[in-house]
Amino acid sequence: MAPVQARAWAVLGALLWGCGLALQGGMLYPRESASRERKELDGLWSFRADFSDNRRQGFEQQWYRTPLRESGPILDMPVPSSFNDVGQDGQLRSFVGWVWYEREVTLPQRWTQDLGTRVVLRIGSAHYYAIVWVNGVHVAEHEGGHLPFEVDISTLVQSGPLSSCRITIAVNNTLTPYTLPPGTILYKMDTSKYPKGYFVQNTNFDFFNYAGLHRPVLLYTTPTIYIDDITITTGVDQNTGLVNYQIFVQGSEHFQLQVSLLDKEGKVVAQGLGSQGQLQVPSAHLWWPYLMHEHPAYLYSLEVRLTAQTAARSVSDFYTLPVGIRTVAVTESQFLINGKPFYFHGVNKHEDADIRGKGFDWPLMVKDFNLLRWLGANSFRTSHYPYAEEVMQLCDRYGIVVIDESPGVGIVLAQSYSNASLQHHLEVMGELVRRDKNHPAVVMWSVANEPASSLKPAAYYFKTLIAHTKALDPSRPVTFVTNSNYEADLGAPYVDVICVNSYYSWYHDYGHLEVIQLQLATQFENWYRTYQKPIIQSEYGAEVISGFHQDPPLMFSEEYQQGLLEQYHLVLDQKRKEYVVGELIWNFADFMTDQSPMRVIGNKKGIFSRQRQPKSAAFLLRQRYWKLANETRYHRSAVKSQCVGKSPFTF
Ligand code: GCB
Repeated sequence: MAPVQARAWAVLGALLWGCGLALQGGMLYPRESASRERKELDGLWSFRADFSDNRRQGFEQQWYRTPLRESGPILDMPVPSSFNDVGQDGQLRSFVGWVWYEREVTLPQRWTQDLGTRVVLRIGSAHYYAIVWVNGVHVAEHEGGHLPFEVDISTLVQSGPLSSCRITIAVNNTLTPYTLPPGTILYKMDTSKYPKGYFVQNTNFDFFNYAGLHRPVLLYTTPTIYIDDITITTGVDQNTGLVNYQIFVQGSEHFQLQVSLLDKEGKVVAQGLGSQGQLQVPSAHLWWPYLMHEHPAYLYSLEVRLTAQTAARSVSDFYTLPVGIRTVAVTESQFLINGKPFYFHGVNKHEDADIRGKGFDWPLMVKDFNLLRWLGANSFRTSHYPYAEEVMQLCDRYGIVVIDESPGVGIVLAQSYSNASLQHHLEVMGELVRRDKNHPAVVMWSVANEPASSLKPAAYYFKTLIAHTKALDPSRPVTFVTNSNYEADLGAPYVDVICVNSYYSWYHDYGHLEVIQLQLATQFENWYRTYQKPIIQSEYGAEVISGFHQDPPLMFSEEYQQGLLEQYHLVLDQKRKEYVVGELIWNFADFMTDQSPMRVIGNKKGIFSRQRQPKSAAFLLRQRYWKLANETRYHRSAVKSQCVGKSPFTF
């Protein structure tokens, strides 16, 4: 498949969805239990990029049929990682087309011989289009680089004498007007300037299109009758916590389900029977955001026990899900968590780091959360795509509130508003909600970032997309993030919260910090007058090259970034008394982008460098966030008891 042919897959996917072939099955995070095992496949995989002119050699020569080393030279490639930055080959860094990964796995005997065991291959994310073979047999395809997919491979691994299997995954990073995010392939036809067949990939988003197997790949088992999905919604009545559950089972229609809710000490606080019901927890500990309460992020455990009797034997399956009891609501001017006004003081992030690109990395993740807590940030937006499940789990545990964004970034071409694109976007929202619906940290869905929302088709597109997302999950508000004009924005009527990005004194009025207050106040007043909805300043910031100093401030110096932030904060401090409910700095850390005269080895708007070292603005923001936390907390000791590291404040 040549790069552009990825489009055909997108359209096919859309047609299937249109024919009613909506999402099948659940996507519970694979957890070990008395009935379930896991085998992680992270480490070194064999790898080859298909540099042939049409990028189809791998398919023509059927590289999946035999071990990859037999069909040509291979590289060692770490998984999870982007493939782009680990090598010394500039061509691989900017490669567009199919790359091939392969790994042999030895399986425990029980997995291959016990027909009551179901063996599932799960891929956390493969950017962008993936085709999977096991022992040369095609088993799965998936479109979309930021969400997991899985396939039951039991029959393949249980059909022969082999105790090992060979997993081959071909991944294509080509973006088209119909993918999310969209992109285009531009063939350069002038042979006096470019070699024959020369093409480049263009995108309308501001981060590098890293590719590969970005998140953990693993095998896990369940019994053949198993808990396939769980949906939790929670409520509060006086001081009683309400946990509504719905459980989906596969493999049989005859089974019993028992659910128990356990508190942190392991004490059972409520129990239920059957596929759905409501658990009531007297004097419930609510899930509160970080810095809003003395004991934030309280998680219960929902233990689900399935039992079924087949002709041959009795089957049990166990799954435990962390549950946070909390409510979310939006008024004309407030964002409420557990009925209290919540002010987002946080960041926008990227999954991005040296060498590994967008590859998931435990030390990096823990460092980022330590920095967030040091900063006094209570929230972030998953700009501009869903992040790893492990990140979402840590948000639940630490009380970091999340605006969960789809990969709908860079939707600016008319073609990207086509029916095919919309259908795919609906499907992606389905996959995102299915994966993240049970995270208490997730308080709002963001369907897109800065689409060309004044184009005529945007009205129908966003109306449909937002209605669909609300139907998928009526328990959370929905937004999209705009940078357009309040009068021209055709999507704004459908969102619950206005999220607006602006870069005063950066992308215009360069160097003129003195105009920020007027322009920002006008921005807020116009949006609020038109829509009467709470507003989040979802991006603002300035580029800084760490260590550049200029006083009086000049652009790209640490002083300019600080000065710009201070001007924004003056207005935010007025408007947060009225209807502004949050401020998210752009960006948490510097990150890689495409090469351009606009970017100096990536986007430098981080308050931390790409290596996570603070710029001066990080200290400024830290002071502000702790001050905001002190003002908005509901228990006096909250800030003190949670302070990570030395805080500059007294309490
Ligand atoms: C934006 C985009 C973000 C960019 C940022 C910038 O509005 O949403 O993806 O990186 O501006 O720095 O230009």
